Amino acid sequence: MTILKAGKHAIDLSTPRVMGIVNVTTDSFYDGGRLDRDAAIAHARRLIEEGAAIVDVGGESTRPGAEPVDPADELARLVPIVAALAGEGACVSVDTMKPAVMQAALAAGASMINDVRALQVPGAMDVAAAGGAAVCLMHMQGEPRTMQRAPAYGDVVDEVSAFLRRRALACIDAGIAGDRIVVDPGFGFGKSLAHNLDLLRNLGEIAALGFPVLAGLSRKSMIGAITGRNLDDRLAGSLAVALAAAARGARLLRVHDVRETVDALAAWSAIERWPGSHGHEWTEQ
Ligand code: 9MG
Repeated sequence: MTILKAGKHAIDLSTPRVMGIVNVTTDSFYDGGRLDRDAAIAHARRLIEEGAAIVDVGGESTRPGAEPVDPADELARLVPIVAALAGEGACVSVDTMKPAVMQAALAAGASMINDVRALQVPGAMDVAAAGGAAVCLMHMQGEPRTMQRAPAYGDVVDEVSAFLRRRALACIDAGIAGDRIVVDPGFGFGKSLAHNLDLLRNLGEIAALGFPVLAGLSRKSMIGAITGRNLDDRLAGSLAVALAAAARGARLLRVHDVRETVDALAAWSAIERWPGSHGHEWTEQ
């Protein structure tokens, strides 16, 4: 059994679980300097009702080309939302690369830090180690503003895997227990379509590092490139890649469409858990 410890939460990852995305950025719940806090909280509550084990709240876009957000602004966006949801008992992850924001979010009750820079910003590792939170260490080549211009690797799977191993060991050295660590190849973060497909096909090599793997593929441009669909029309593609990732060992799927992904994973898991010999009867559960 794989249990992820995250603050006071212990999340059973024996079957893949879902992390629901709550973006408090200019393209969602935040417009022209006005934050619709209640709408963001209501959205997170809905994702939890739909079966998200974790909600990931972020105040700075990491999309290709995105501009950085001032830490004070990011903090002001996130902290009240984290506090409200954590106060209701939710397992809240904070999507940030900034140590000051991590610290404030942990103080407000966050149980997980989702860092696309894998705790490499000076001070981030110390904040994460002191808080008892889980950490998600993601691989990114370059930085969001420019990362998709010319991503290049020798062997993308080996390089990403070696990076994640180094960062996980650095966490353990810093005092973060192994059962609080999640690793993530960072689909779309400084990667071409071919790099993303290589990583997805070989996700088992990342899982072999021995830490739960998170895959964030939901609605990403690789699905647009494959299907030719716009951002709002990528549900079918997102479900297909979520199941492909689960089949190769992903234990957490970071998604927008929680209800649909939970159902797809339930159907897939039922087949995976089925004993496989003839003569069994299906029992309604
Ligand atoms: C914040 N964010 C956007 N995409 C992501 C992904 O694929 N993984 C993680 N961990 N975070 C992401």
